Amino acid sequence: MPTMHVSDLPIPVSKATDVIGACPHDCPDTCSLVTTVQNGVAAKVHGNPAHPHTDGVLCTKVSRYTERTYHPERILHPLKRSGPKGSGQFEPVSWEVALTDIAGRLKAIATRGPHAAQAILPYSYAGTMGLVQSESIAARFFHQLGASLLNRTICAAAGGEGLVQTLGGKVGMRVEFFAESKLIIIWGSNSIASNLHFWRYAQAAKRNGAKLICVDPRRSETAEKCHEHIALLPGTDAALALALMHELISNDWLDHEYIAQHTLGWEALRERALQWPPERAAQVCGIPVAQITSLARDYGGCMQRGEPAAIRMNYGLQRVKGGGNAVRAIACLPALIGAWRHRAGGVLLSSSSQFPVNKQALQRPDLLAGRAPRTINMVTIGDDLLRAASAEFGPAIEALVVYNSNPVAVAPDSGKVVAGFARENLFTVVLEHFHTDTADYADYILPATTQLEHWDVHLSYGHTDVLLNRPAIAPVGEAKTNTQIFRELAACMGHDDAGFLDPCFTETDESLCRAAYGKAVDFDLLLRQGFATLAIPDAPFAQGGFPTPSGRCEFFSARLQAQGLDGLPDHVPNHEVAGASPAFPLAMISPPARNFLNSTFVNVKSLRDLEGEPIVEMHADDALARAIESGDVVRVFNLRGAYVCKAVISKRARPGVVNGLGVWWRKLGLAGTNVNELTSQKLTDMGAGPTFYDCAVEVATLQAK
Ligand SMILES: Nc1nc2c(c(=O)[nH]1)N[C@H]1C(S)=C(S)[C@@H](COP(=O)(O)OP(=O)(O)OC[C@H]3O[C@@H](n4cnc5c(=O)[nH]c(N)nc54)[C@H](O)[C@@H]3O)O[C@H]1N2
Ligand SMILES: Nc1nc2c(c(=O)[nH]1)N[C@H]1C(S)=C(S)[C@@H](COP(=O)(O)OP(=O)(O)OC[C@H]3O[C@@H](n4cnc5c(=O)[nH]c(N)nc54)[C@H](O)[C@@H]3O)O[C@H]1N2
Ligand code: SF4
Ligand SMILES: [Mo]
Repeated sequence: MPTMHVSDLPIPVSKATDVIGACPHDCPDTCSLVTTVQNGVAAKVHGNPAHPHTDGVLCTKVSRYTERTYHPERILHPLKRSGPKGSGQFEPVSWEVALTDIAGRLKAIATRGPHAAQAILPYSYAGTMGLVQSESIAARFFHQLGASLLNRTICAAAGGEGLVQTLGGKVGMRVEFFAESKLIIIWGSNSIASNLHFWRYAQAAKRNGAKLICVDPRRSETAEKCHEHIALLPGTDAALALALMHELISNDWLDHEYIAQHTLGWEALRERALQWPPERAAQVCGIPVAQITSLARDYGGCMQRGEPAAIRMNYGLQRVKGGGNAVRAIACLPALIGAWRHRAGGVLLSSSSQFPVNKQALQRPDLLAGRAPRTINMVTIGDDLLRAASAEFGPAIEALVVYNSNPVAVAPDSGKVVAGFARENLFTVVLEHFHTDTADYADYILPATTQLEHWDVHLSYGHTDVLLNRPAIAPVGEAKTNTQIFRELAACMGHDDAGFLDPCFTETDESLCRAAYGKAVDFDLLLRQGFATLAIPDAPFAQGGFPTPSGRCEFFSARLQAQGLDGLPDHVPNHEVAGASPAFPLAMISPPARNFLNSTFVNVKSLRDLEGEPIVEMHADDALARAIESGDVVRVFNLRGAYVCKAVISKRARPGVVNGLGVWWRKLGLAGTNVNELTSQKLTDMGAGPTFYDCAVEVATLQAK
C-alpha cells in the first residue's frame, strides 16, 4: 500500500507547539486555526491572531474542535453492518477485509457491461471544504471507474448561477472593505451565526456611522442588531429588489454614466422595474410600502452623497423556487447607483471564482477517457434511489459511496431519502467521523481523519485568502484520510483494472496541496504563515470589466434567454406560496442554528446543550389561532411528512411564517425525524438547486406543556 508523507516538519511530541491550520467547515469565513499540541495531543484550538480576517477569533463551534476530535463516539475502526439495514448495528473489521470486500463489490457492478459502472454513485459535499480531502483522489477514483457524476447543488446552485449570469462569476466586493461602507444591506443572511467575521467588519462600519439594514423573514440574531429589519415573506426578494429599482428610476437616483458604460440591457430592465411600484411589491412581500421607499431613499441617498453602499447577500434567500432570479435582481442594484466605483460599495455573495484552483489537475476528468456518465442531482437523491432502471434514467443506483456529507439528515424530503437508503439491494459505504443518520444505513463505515489529522489547502467563499492546513496530530485510532482510503481502494481495484495503477492514484497529499494552485500561489509563503492573500484590485469593477461575455454587468442575459428562460430578472413566486394552501397555510423556513453547522456538531453535547431542543418558532398570532403555547410539543406537518418538535412563541417569527431551525440529527430529535421530513425535492429556477425554504406546513399541538 502507498504511504503518505504527512509532513516535512516533524509533529511535535514533547513541548507544547502551535500548528497552523484552516477551519474545514462550510462557512464563508475560512478561519486560520492554531492548534496547541502537547505530547502528540491537541490541547486547544484557537483563532490565528496573525490572520487579518480571523483576527484571533473563532466561533463557539470550532473553538470546541478538540471536543469533536476526541469525542468518545468517534469512529476509530472500520465497521461492517451486523444487523438489519438502518439498525446502526456494526462489528469491527480490519481495513484489509473492508477495502477488499468494497473493491470486489464495486468491481462486480462495473464489469457487468460498458456503462454498468453508472450504477455506482459517489455522494459528497462540503463536510470539509479542503480541496484535497474533498474532490481529488476521490474524483479520480470515480472518474476512472466511470461511475455516475454528482451535481453538487445542495447549497448554492441557484444563487451561484444567478451571480454568474449577472456579474460573470462568483465575484464581488472584498469583504474587508465593508468596514468603510456607509450603508450595509444584509440580505438573506444571519451573519452573526453563519458569517461572524463579516459581522465584525459590519460592526466597524457601524461604529463609523454606517446604517445597517437586514432583509430576512426571521428576526435573527443579526436582524435584531441592525438599525432596520425588513421581514418580508420567504421567496419575495426579487419583488423587493425590483421595487427598489422602481424608486431609483422614479427619483432619478441613478448613475447614468456607469449604466451607459458598464451594463447591458438597461432599457429592458427599466421597463421591467417600472412594473413594480412599491405598492405592488409591498403586497407580494407582506411588508409596509414605507419600508420599501425608505430603503430606496437610503440606497439612492448614498449615490447622491457619493458614499459607498454595500450589499452582503448570503445563500439564505436563494433556497426558494425563484432563488436564481432573486440573486440576479439584487446583483443588478450596485451598477444602477454606480456603487462599484468605491471599494466599499457593490455586492458580495461569494468570492470563490477568484481562486485559481487547478481542478483538472486535482480531479483528472481526463480519466473518463471519452465516457460520459449520467449526472445525478444530489437534491433529488430521495427520488433517484427509488428509481428503477429505465432508458431515460439508466441503471438503478446499486452502490453509494458517501463522504463529507450526511444526506439522510440534510437532503430534502427525508421520507424518500430514508426509504432509498433502507433498500436491501443498495450497497452503501460511508466515510465518517461519527455514527450519523447516514452512517446508520451503511454496509461499511470507514473511519476518516478530521482536519487536525491531515493536510489540506483551502479557498474561501467569504474572503480572498488561500489557507494551508497542516496536520497537528497523528490520525486518531485507525482513521485514514479520505485520500488515503481512495488510494487504497484504487490499489485493490488495480488487480483487475490496470488503469487504477496510474501514478495519479499514489500522489501524496502534500503534492496535491501544491498542485491545487500550482504556481498561482506561493506555496512557501503558505508553509511559512498558513495563508496567502490573492492579488485582487481593491474596487474590482470601478471601471467595469465584469467577467461576463459582454464584459458588462448583464441586466439582460442572452445566455439565459438561449436556455428558454427570462433574460431579465423577475419575481418568480414560490412553489408553495405562503398562505396559498388552506390545508397548509404557514410558510416554513429552516435556517441554520447558530451552534451547529448544517448537521455537524449536533452530537457535540456542549453545543447541543446551547441549542436545547429542536424547535419551531411561531408568531403569537399564529400560535393563538391554533391554541399553541410556548413549550408545547407540536407536530409540524404537510403531505410529505411530520416533524415533532417544541413550539417557541417568539418575536423572531413573523406572522404566517414559522422557523424550524436546522439541521438536527433525526435520531437526536424528539420523534426520530428532523425538519427535512417536510421539505420538498422541487428545484429552483436556475442551477437545479434545492428549495428548503419554500415549504408550506400546518402546526398542531401534540402534547401541551
Ligand atoms: N452557525 C452556522 N454557520 C453556518 C452554517 C450553519 O449551519 N451554522 N451553514 C453554512 C453554510 S452550509 C452556508 S451555505 C453558509 C450560508 O448559510 P445560509 O444558510 O445562507 O445562512 P445564513 O447566513 O444564516 O442565512 C440564512 C438566513 O436567510 C434567511 N432567509 C430564509 N429565507 C429567506 C428568504 O426567502 N429571503 C431572505 N431575504 N432571507 C431568507 C433565514 O431566516 C436566515 O436568517 O453559512 C455557513 N455557516
Ligand atoms: N432544511 C434544511 N436543510 C439543509 C439546509 C438548510 O438550511 N435547511 N442547508 C443545506 C446546506 S446550505 C448544505 S451546504 C447542506 C450540507 O450538508 P452536508 O454537506 O451533508 O453537511 P453536514 O451536515 O455538515 O455533514 C457533513 C458530514 O461530513 C463529515 N465530515 C467532515 N469532515 C470530513 C472528512 O474529512 N472526511 C469524511 N469522510 N467526512 C467528513 C461530518 O462528520 C459530517 O457528518 O445541507 C443542506 N440542508
Ligand atoms: S465555522 Fe466559520 S467562523 Fe467558525 S471557525 Fe470555521 S470558518 Fe471560522
Ligand atoms: Mo451550504
